[in-house]
Amino acid sequence: MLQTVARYAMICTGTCYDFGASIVLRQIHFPLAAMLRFFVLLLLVSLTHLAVAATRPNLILILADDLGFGDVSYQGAPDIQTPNLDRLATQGITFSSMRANCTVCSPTRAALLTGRYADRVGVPGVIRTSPENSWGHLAAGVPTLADRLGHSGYHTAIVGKWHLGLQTPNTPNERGFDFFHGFLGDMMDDYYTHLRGGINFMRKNQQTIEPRGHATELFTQWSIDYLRKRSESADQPFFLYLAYNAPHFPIQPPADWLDRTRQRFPDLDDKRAHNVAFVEHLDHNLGTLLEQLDALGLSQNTVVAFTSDNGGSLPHGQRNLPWRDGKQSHYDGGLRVPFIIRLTDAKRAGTTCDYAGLTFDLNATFLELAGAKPDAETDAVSLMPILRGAAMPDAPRELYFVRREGNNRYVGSAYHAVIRGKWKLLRNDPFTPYELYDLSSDPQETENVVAKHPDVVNQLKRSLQAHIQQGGRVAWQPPMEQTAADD
Ligand SMILES: [Ca+2]
Repeated sequence: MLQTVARYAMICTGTCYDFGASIVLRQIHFPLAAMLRFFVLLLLVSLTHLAVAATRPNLILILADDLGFGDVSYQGAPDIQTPNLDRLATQGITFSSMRANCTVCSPTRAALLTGRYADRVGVPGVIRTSPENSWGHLAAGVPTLADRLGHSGYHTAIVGKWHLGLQTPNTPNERGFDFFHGFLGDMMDDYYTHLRGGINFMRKNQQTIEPRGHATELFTQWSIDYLRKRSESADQPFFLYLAYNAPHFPIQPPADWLDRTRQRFPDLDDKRAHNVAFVEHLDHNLGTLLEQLDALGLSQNTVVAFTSDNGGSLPHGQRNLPWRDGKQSHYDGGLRVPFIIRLTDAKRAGTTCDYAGLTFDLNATFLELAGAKPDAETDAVSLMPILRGAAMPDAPRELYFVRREGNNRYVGSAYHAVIRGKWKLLRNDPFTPYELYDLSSDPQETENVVAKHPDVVNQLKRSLQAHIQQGGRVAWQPPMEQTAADD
């Protein structure tokens, strides 16, 4: 049909006169011919848009906060049961070797939304409410995933945690999202008051709101509200970025969920019991959302990706087994995360892939799924070959990690890690010596072999220097005039 319409459009817009019918048009009085051309062109544009929209999937990206690799039952959690995530894994592709872009929140989110390493977009560390303890400022002019999808015709929404700026020009509506229903801040001090340092960062677009209820349940309901609305506009695909705050501390499950956990595990220590209940409550909410996606008839045309922004926090009773350490650490416990992509059909359902990529590969993947314009400067790699059932390119890929932080341990400096092939060079604060691990023989990172392989260390250090120089071109504090305006 499109070919037929295109043929008429070529005739009527005068771009081609090879068809016999054009002779008739030439004889029509000019205004009538012009009107005809306009309406047929309009029809062509509308039909093309409909056809493209029908073939482009809706995109949902669900990001948990601090969910550890070992705290989901499909990856072997001994106590937590996550039946809904487990089902999503059986319906989709489970990625077993993906890492977060950073071991803490904001940089991973900046990388995810821009497709570039976090220090190349001004966010090497966490953005916080107090300027003297804030270590990032999302660079102006870098298109986000929402910008790019929006430009290609998607409706775009974020529900939940933003954490990439507390004020203009870096609020979600200013960085590409048509709709925002969530909170701007870095975390909540309480899942029911939603306040951070006594400040309410909850917003619906630009409007401050005071919703009642547990944040996980609110974000689920707001996402369902959004899906319901979008289901009435089937001609336009949507992108929903649902960033849950859970299970980031404070570990605060609803009381009835904690009671049930205690009944199930009467001997479990209190900290762990809170975590079990908290993650299971999150999983239950995820299940509610996916049920609604089915009920609205959207599942067959919606790709769903799920991951976490960094590893679990060990002092808060979270687990990243079998990996070493946790959140804030460049050992794999801080970086390895649950990672699932469910496609619109069952071709790859239940498969597992050990490709070692980073969170922001979802950026490149979603752009390709949407047929949107890719970012020429991206550092991300599209996972589309895997989604098609093919192998990823053999091209060597280096993975780079950076985190800048305040307090006495870090003093505002950055620390880094790099993975190339089987080698991983890292340190966990800016002042201790680098360590080297052979991930192929020692995936748990137990034996530091830095003294045994000086050539490897030197190569990786040179590579890190190049990464650090590249990141150094972008400011990670607000410009002077903005800082002055804030005072
Ligand atoms: Ca986090």
